[in-house]
Amino acid sequence: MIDFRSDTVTRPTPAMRAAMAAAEVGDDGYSDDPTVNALEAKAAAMLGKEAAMLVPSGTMGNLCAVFAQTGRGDEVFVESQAHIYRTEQGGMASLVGVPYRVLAGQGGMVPIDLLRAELASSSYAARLRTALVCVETTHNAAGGIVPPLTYLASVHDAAKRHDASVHMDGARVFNAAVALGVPVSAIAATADTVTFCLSKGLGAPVGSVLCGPTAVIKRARQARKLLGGTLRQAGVLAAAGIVALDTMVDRLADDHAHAKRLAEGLHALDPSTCDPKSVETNIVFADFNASGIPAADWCQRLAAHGIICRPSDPWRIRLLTHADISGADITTALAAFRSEWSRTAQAA
Ligand code: TLP
Repeated sequence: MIDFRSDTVTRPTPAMRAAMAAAEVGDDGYSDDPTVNALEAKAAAMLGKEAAMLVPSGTMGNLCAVFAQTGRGDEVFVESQAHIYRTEQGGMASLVGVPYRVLAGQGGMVPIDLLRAELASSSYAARLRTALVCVETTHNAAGGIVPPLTYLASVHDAAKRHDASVHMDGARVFNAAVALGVPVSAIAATADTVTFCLSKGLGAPVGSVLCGPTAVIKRARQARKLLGGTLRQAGVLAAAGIVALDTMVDRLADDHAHAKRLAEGLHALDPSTCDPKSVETNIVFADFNASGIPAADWCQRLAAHGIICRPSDPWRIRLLTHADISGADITTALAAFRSEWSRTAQAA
């Protein structure tokens, strides 16, 4: 089966499994696990931050970042399509107790003038204090786009002028770094804290890392405890994370090339299906309106060709490329799309 549902579906590589089996471990609740400590030190160094904390998921990393940098009476700015706002169960409102201020984005980015105006309006005494501004790169719902460094730097500058911190949901920040051709630290430098996922394009079975200043990560550790996220002999997982950082970053360029080829093939079926220019990393949104067949039916038809995917809305399918999808798989998938498209055309 060729599984396009997400890059979370990747299986650990043989090198990861070997490292997991051999991992030296201890009780991470006492900061005693040498492999967790090594992963955290490596992640912090790569992102250019003072400290890092392993968490089970991106959602927990984001939530711990909010816990650590906000409090009651504060508010958090989020972009209207952000994962942290739409798809993380409203944790910052229900668990941290801070409301969101949702700002309309364009292509996953809040226009900088709007952001500046909203930050300025927060300085009136009657308003909540804006403690945190969230950004996302790559931006999932906007199709894996990569916000330019200049944009991220402007957001950081605007936030700092109003004494607010910036949290980056960098679940796929390594995809962003590869796409921009810059070290990941250059992107991370535009935020106070960054969550990135080991379990997505980097192929590790479990885990995300929250990176930031030592004092913030210390508070984040308390939040992780509160959330029940203390991991004991987590070196077994961290070992795979270290292999992910050592071996799986540069190859993300292959996933991006595969996504581009997939998008071009879909565009060739009908230009309204997909604009290859909009595909910057490993996420492709395909719109099947022109076929007259809803996305759910497309998914069923594709399953008969050994392709697993799921609708993102009634007419669109989100397709992600990753380490377990080869160039040959893209060829197979495009043949399946073509065959189903011509079947549709014949029926019409
Ligand atoms: N994204 C997943 C899930 O929504 C299913 C996916 O398949 O894309 N930030 C971003 C930008 C994400 O895309 C995700 C997960 C998360 C945070 C949360 O990470 P996890 O799933 O580890 O909690």
